[in-house]
Amino acid sequence: MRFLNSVALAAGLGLSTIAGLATSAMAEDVKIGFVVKQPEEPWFQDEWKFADQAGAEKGFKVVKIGAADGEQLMAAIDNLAAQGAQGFIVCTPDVNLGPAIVARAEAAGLKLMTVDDRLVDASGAEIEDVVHMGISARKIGEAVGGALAAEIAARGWDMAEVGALKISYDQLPTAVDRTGGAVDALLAAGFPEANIHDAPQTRTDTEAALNAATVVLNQHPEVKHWIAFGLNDEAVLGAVRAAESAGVSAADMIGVGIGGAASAINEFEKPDATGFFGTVVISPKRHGYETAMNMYEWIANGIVPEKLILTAGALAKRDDYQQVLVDLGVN
Ligand code: FCA
Repeated sequence: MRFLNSVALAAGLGLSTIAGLATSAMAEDVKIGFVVKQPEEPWFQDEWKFADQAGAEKGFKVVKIGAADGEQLMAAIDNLAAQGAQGFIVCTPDVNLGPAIVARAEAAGLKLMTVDDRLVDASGAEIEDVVHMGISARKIGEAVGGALAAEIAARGWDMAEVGALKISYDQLPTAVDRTGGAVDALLAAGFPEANIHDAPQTRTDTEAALNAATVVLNQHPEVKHWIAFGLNDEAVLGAVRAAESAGVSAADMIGVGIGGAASAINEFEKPDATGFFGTVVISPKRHGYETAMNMYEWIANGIVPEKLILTAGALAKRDDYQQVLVDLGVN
């Protein structure tokens, strides 16, 4: 009996070892592209880090490529196909490239998923066929607006004396939803619409936001206190830096961003509080690790991912951001 058991045990082990080898050999053959529009932005670096983590866990390869414009993006797709990738995840530099990206991926025989920024077609409608993971932009924007209104009240400011810097990037639908949500929440809290100043940025980085905010600040020297919001932390940091240059003190500035990556954390770690009051932290782990895992399962096991996943965020400030990051599984 004992002999039989050990034979059975040995046979069982043998089988599972072979099965294990078969799985990892297959995983090694899987190559996934992860293409992002702004590789220098900490959010995208974090997405890459978590995608790599998924690759290391399962044994597949993640090819990370930055593509700042359409030409670079098309070259990236061709490059991925040439090196034998089976699929890619992309945050496109321009959502209007939607039909071109879909066509190129199809021609190259690559599975396609988008992250953060959803593709649109020629009429501007979202391409719902492409698997996408984005943030719940409007809700997160509302959380930003709510946090701004709460802090205005906490500082005892008269709303009539507060100007809002709305750093906008209206060519990107998720940006419109985010800033739109913030405006709705501010108006609902009684913030005067006339005090909301649009500051359109030409790119989604800090420098472009700084330039946009500077124009508005110069136009309104009469404003006593300022608040700022935009599509990400970079937008709000640009507004905060512009306000500092214009002589607005941290006590007279409330900026609330969206993101929670290194740009926001650096700000919270400064010894003295700046005008960057808070951020709604979103999860690069879900957007990097989960998208990569989903793409892997699709390629290796034929499991088609959910068409649309929208992730949530959580407000973080100087005094609680570490806990918020832990709760979101980011740290
Ligand atoms: C967009 C923004 C990024 C990040 C991401 C989730 O792509 O440009 O900064 O907020 O959505």
